[in-house]
Amino acid sequence: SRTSLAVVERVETLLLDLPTIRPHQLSMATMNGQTLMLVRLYCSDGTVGVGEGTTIGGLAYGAESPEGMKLAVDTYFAPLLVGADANHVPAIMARLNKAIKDNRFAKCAIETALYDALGHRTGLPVSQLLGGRVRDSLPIAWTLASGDTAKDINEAERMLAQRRHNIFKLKIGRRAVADDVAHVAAIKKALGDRASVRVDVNMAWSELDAQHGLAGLVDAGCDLVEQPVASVDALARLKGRYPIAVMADESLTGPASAFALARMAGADVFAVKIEQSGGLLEALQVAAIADAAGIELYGGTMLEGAVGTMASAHAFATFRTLQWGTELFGPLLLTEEILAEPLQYRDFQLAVPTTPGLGMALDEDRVQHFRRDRKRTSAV
Ligand code: MUC
Ligand code: MG
Repeated sequence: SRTSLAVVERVETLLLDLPTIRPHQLSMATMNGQTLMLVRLYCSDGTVGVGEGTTIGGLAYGAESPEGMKLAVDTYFAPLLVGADANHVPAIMARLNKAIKDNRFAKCAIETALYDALGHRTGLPVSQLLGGRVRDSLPIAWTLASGDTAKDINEAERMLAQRRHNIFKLKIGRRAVADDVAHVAAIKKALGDRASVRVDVNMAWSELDAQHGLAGLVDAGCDLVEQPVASVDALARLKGRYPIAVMADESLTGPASAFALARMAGADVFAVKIEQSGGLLEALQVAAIADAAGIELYGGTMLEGAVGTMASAHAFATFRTLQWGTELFGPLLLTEEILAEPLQYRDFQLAVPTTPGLGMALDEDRVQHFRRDRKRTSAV
């Protein structure tokens, strides 16, 4: 049977504001909530695709914000999408990439929505459209970032008891290096061999800080350090110097940056993020570059909600290697469910749906309830 003809007829964007279960403290921002920019593409055959653009702490993580993404999609992406042949996703993305510079997170939201619609049209899950999955579930790390060592240990113990997570990423880089190292050591000591403990510095250290930090983290029993410094040259100098994996995150902004970092042997592990890569296909290219260079893989998150998390899951399900698992816990950090059926987290894994498209359905009442533009009160 042939895939039915379909053109994009309408582009809808909305901002959803959702609270987090507790303050989430990173070196560059403390989050009390998350804003999701959802985009829906309505196609002439009746299929609808949904995509998500999300970042961390407004403009604290990078150049795109949810509000900025909405503006970019409404003003510049939508006119290029309306009337386009929705079956030809790479062709649409090539057109967008030619007409619009950067805006990688917004492009990822659009590409996700196009693949979701294509999946509904063809009956295939997005992972199959991306070339085929090699796994049906993904290991899921949890981030401990309450800002308090004892609270973090309690939280980790609860996650272990529930068999939800046994990989923990600690957010450090706000305090003095020695204090951060002591925090990591205390958590690793409490958890022992029951969990893998890793840290994310979000570029907060100088190279000298990192030399002290990495030495201390090795002694603390920490397995991996994510983006300790901003500079790729410093990252490359740190790699291989201590018996701890050095992972790149912020330094990876798509295939070209991945190639440059691989060529200089700048990291042991790549944290692949679909938004940072500029979309799903680009994320697959980043993973292919890592594989070719003998660099190990980890599936990262921008703390997306359910839509971005599922898009990431479908992409990561196609990775031939995934030595460090993933951190697709974003929806679990939010107090509110926006899906008709929640995602399945169990036995330290997230199940990747086998149903068409992203394999999830939004709860429309919940979506409408959390829309920013529906929350006007008379006091405003
Ligand atoms: C980052 O920098 O990796 C991922 C997990 C988390 O808690 O924050 C993020 C962003
Ligand atoms: Mg990171």
